[in-house]
Amino acid sequence: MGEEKQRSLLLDSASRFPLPHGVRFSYGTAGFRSEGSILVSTVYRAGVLAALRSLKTGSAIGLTITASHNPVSDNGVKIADPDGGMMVQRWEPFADALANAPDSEHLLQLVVQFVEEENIPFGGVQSAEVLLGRDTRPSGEALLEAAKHGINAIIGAVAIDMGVLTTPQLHWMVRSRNKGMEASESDYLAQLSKSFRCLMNLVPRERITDSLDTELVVDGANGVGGDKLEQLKKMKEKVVPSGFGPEGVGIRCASLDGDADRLVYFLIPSASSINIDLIDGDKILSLFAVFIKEQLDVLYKDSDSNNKPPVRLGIVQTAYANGASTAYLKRLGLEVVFTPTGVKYLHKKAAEYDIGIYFEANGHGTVLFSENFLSGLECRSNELASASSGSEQHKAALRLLAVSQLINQAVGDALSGLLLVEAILQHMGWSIRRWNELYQDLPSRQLKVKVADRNAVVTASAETQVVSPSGLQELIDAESGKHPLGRCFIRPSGTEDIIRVKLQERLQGKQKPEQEL
Ligand code: G16
Repeated sequence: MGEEKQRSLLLDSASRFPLPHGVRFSYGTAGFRSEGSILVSTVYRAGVLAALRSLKTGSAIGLTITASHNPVSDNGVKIADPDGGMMVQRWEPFADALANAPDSEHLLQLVVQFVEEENIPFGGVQSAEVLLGRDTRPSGEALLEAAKHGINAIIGAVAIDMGVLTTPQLHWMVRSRNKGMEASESDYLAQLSKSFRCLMNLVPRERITDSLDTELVVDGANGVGGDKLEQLKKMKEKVVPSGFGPEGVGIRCASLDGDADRLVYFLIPSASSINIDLIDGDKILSLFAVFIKEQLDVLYKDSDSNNKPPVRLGIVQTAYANGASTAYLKRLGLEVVFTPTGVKYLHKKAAEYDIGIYFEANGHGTVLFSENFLSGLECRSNELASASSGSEQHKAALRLLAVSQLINQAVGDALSGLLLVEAILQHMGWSIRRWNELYQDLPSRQLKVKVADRNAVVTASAETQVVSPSGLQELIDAESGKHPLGRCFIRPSGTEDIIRVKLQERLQGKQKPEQEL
C-alpha cells in the first residue's frame, strides 16, 4: 500500500521536472555541473537520489548547490555521504541514469529497480534526512527548491535547509550530525576558532619574531568563502596572542575558490611585478607535512620499535603535482602515493593511514586522522599531562590534537586550511617567502582544449597514460620524446567541457615519469 502511494507520488512529482531536450548530464569529478538554467531536473533528481541514499544508509546525507569556480551562470550539485565525504562511487552510474531518464515513467522504473537491487526500504517504512546548502549564485535559490521537491517525493524523507554555506561547511555538518555531535554553522566556527587559538597559544616563544609579515590579504573569488571568513575573523581577532605586532607588514595573499573548498596562496614579489609567485596545493601540503612530521618526531622521540615509525604518515598527490614537491616530500622520508584527479580518490587513499595528508595542486586537500590514532593520541596526551605537563612532548601531542580539530575531516576546506597555514607559519617563524623557498617548482604549464567529445579520452595509470583513442598516447610520447626534460599528459575534465593538457619539466636525471611522480 505504502509502496503504491510512493510510486504515484514520485510519478506525479517527477512529471513537473521534465528533462530538457538534447542534453546529456554526466556525474563528473564532483557531481553534476552545467549551465544553471538547464539544471532544474538534474537537481530535482539529485534530491531523489540523496533521499534514497539516506534511506539506504540510515544516516543524514548532504546536498549542496554550487558550481565552485565555474562562471556565475553555471551551477551544479554535490552530494555528501554519511561520513561527510563525497558520495560513494558505486552509486554514480545510478546518478547518471537518473539524471538522464527521459520521462517520469522511466525515472520511476529506474528507482523501483534500484531500490530492489540495493534493498532500500521504500514506501515510508523508514525516515530519511537530507541537509541542504548552497553558494551565492543567483540560480541557487530556485535549484534548492527543486532539490526539496525531489527529497519530498520520497515518503519519510525530510529536507533541512542549512542556508548559504561553503561546500566544506555542509560536509562537516553531515559528518558531525551523523556522529551525534553539534552540527550548526556556529558550532563549525567555534571549533575552528578554538583549535586555532590552541595552536597559536602553543607557538614556541623563541620563534616569535617581529619581522614576520603579519598582514594577510584574502581573495574570496566573489564566492561564499569571503562572507564566512568575515564571521571567522570576528572570532579570530580575539585570539592573536601578544607578540604579533603590525610591524614588518608584507604582502601575503590567499585565494579561495567560489565554494571555498580550494586554497592557494600567492606572493607579489615586488610592487612593480605583474607576475605572482603561486604557492599551490603542493606547497601547502609540504608545509603541513613538515609541521606534522616535526610534532610526531618530538612526540615519539623516545620510542624504540626497531626503527619502525610508530605512526603511518602518508602523502597523497595526483599527476598534477609538481615533481619538485614529490622529490621534496620523499627527501623528508615520507611515503608518497598517487591517485587520479578528484577528492573522492585522494580522500579514500589518505584514509588508509594513521595520518593521511592529501592535496591536489589546485588547492583541494586536507589532513585525515584515523579514529584509532586519535584515541591513542588522546591517551598519550593525558599521560603526558600528568607525568610532564608543559613538556615539549606534551605540547606536540596537544598540537596534533588541535590540528585534528581545526582541519576539516570530511573534505578539503579552504577556511580551515587557511587557519592551519597561518598557525604553522607562526609556529615555524616563517615568512611567506621562506615557505615558498621549501623547494623550487619545476616549470610547468596547463592548457584547456575544447574538443567534440571529451569523454572519448580514457586514461590509466593515475591519468598519466591515454588508453583510448588508440594511437593518441604514441603521438604524445613522440612529441614529449623531443624534449627529454619534459613530460606531458592529458585527461578529460570532469567539471568543464574540455580536455586538460599538462606539460611539466622533469627532475634532472634519468627518472621515468612514474619514479618522478
Ligand atoms: C572538483 C573536484 C576536485 C578536482 C576539480 C577539477 O573541484 O572536487 O577534486 O580537482 O573538480 O576537476 P577536473 O580537472 O576533472 O575538472 P571543484 O572545486 O571544481 O568542485
